[in-house]
Amino acid sequence: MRKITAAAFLSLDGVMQAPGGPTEDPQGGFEEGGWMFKIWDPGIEPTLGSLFSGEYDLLLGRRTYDIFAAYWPYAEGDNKPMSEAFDRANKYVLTRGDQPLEWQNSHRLRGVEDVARIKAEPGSDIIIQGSRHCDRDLQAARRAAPLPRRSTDPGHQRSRDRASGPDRGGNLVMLELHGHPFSSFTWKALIPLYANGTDFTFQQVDPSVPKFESFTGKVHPSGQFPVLVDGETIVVEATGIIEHLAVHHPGPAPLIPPDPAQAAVARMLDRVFDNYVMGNMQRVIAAHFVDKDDPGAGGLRDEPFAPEIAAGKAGLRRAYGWLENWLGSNALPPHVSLVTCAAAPALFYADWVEPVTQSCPRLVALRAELLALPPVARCVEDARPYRPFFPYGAPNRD
Ligand SMILES: N[C@@H](CCC(=O)N[C@@H](CS)C(=O)NCC(=O)O)C(=O)O
Repeated sequence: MRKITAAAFLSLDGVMQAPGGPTEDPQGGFEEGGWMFKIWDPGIEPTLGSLFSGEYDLLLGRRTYDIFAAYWPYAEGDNKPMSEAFDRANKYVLTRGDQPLEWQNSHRLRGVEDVARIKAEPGSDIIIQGSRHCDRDLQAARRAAPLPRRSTDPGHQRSRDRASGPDRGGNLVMLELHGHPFSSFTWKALIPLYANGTDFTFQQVDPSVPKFESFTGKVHPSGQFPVLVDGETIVVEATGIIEHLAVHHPGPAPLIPPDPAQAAVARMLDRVFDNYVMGNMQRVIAAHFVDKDDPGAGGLRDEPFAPEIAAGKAGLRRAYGWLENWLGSNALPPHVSLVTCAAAPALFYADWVEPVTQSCPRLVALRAELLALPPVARCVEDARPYRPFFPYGAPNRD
């Protein structure tokens, strides 16, 4: 199995075109060709050196191939070693066209299936350089392709049979989150993924599949979601997923504060939001369902179970009071941390069940602040179409 590494010169405002010279790729009237050399930082040279050392093959889009083929075979001086390495490399060109590929060791690939095939073949690792369309097509195929895994779940067997593109033996797909866009604990796992721009595929649970026959039903200790699949590793519990992401897929958002004292605070608040805000909110919701342990199974009760509702609402008011008091003399860790991930969905839905009133002004402000965060706002929007499923209708706000 060969590893594919994608490399590109990309400006901070997202331009991946003609880094090397004014005539390289003026497509679309682009006038900034050669921008890279104007801002060249020698600090990048060791990275480039290690990327292009040793033996490798190249995977290129047609446009980048043409640009390379017009320059590299003729390069001299300092560029001669690179010219020789590029000549030697197999150059796989992802193209739908039939134009001749005259540079030595060039091979035409018709689509992502061909990429998966060459990836599975023995040979050198492969570098994609630039080639923004090629890179985009592979990323899209990677997002669309289900993850192959050792699973006895018939549902997963079916999705594996449908797999296409580089995932067939290519094993390009890494993270997969199973959940539902309307589920508060799924938001808790989505917020860190969105905040860090982590690449993942979303597998939406199908409410029509009996709980313990579904994938999440089989792999989670109580059949719930979210569940994160990271290669061969299955991670359950939203907090566990965030801890896993912090260790294995870190990004700019400080999911677990680096200061151990702050981390301890974050973990304490995570428990408070889960147990006493989410927990009591879920208790009220569960009181509306015939089977509180399997809300999808029996539908809504004719009469919601009033004592449970009263107990859940009282628990919420108590938790709001505790949090208001805590916020009076303490500061939250910076967003987006474990606390953000737990607090945002908890306060969003709890407020629908038992409104957070102006008697808790800090908590009202915190809810508004959380809902304004882009990863949280995205969850709110993703969930909007499902609001009619909220027992007896969602309030007309947020
Ligand atoms: N402790 C779990 C709670 C997960 C949970 O309550 N998930 C809900 C969705 S928000 C669920 O799976 N509900 C369906 C069911 O219980 O059958 C976690 O932190 O992940």
